[in-house]
Amino acid sequence: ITTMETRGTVVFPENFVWGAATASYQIEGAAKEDGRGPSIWDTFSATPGKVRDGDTGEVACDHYHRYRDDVALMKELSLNAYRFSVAWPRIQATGTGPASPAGLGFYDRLVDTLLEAGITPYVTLYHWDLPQALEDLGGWTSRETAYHFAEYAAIMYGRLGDRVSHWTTLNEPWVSAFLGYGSGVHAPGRTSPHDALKAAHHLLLGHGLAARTLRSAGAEEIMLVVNSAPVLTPAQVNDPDAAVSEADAAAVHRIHTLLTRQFLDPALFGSYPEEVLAAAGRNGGTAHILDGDLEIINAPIDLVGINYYNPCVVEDGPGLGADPAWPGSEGVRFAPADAPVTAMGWPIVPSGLSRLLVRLSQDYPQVGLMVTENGAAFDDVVEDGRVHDGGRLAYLEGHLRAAHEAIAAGADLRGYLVWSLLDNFEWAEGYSHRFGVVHVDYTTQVRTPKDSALWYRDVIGNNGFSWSPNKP
Ligand code: PNW
Repeated sequence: ITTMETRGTVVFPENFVWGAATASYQIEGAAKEDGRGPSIWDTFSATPGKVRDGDTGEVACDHYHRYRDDVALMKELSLNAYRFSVAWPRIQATGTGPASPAGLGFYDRLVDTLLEAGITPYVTLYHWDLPQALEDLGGWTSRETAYHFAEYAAIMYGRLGDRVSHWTTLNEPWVSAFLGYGSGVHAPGRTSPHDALKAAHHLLLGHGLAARTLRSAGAEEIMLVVNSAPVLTPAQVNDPDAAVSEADAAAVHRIHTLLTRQFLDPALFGSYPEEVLAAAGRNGGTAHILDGDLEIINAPIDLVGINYYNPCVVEDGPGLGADPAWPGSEGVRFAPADAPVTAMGWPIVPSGLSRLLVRLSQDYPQVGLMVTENGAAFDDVVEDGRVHDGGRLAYLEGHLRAAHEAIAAGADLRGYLVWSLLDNFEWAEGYSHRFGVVHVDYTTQVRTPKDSALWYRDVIGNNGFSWSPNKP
């Protein structure tokens, strides 16, 4: 995008996949129905002080009972694809043992309803709702959890594999490990750098074991989804070509390694970056990494899913200790970005998405990429049956232009899924922040497509859009 351009048209490649994403605990509700066991998020949200306003996912968007209406809504919005996750404790209440017919039945009906509507299901096996019974045995700090996860993956493929081609093992293992076991901001709320590093390794092991299982059962496409971001200095946020000192470059490299390479290097190259092993060495050791693990983790996959919201901004921070969510980040200062922010306080930097996609396509040429989440929280209100969410519309437009630019620059980007279809339970933030392109009234459960959803429907219909600065 040159600074001279004031309007333009972008058209995406043929067969580009357009859709929306959700996650089980964030929308389903029905937390105690049909034999579903408790997950770490039930426990965590029931613990005072952990989730804003004491919110829980007990009812959420009641999607468990309203999935038919929700699929009809997806069809109205012309979605090609819908990414959802399976609640493991609906399938195995304690994380092991025989599968629950009722739990399987729900996802079976959901998949059939999607297919009848002409919408391709993208199934994520783990979007953070670990059965509490497994957490009681150590959760992801226990190696056994990885093996249980692969058994659960086999169960799901056995039931849905005849109709579902697109499989994702894990959503954002960085968040599971480092917010769940490092900073403790997410469930299970543990705070130990050694546990977090162990959890990260066992999540990767679970990914590799499940990928092997899915592949040998016949899965067509296997994906790992990571939360990634370009790591920038403060000056680079608004000037990509800004000069970077040697010390700042080291901080940038360190955080890029901890955020992205820590997961994608083992999964795609079969090796950990040196810096990750060194960080583990300073935090309780590497005894949990056994001979042969990396070969399992390196199981062939087809796609990497990228969840992008904002860049990571860092600079040299001499003498600083590690951030609790970032074991190995000694000497790095996390800095604010000079950019407008969403209701989450997250900076809006669309160019970050093109930078990221181009870089990842270069660094990991053996896989295709998909934007599996991108979106923004704003304080939306319904007025006369409409939601005028111009801020979100502008966010999506900017990021889709950036995605298009990345494709033009050679990134192998196959599709884009907006986060999220519905307003939902935003983890530690509860219901205070709305990410949906569809508004949800949590009292009546009424759904209202926002202006961004109507715009997105047209984008899908045209496989692109025209933009100009004063367009709503
Ligand atoms: C992702 N962070 O979560 C998740 O995949 C979604 O379930 C979530 O609703 C969405 O992004 C919006 O937050 C993240 O603090 C949560 O770095 C927190 C962070 C990153 C991703």
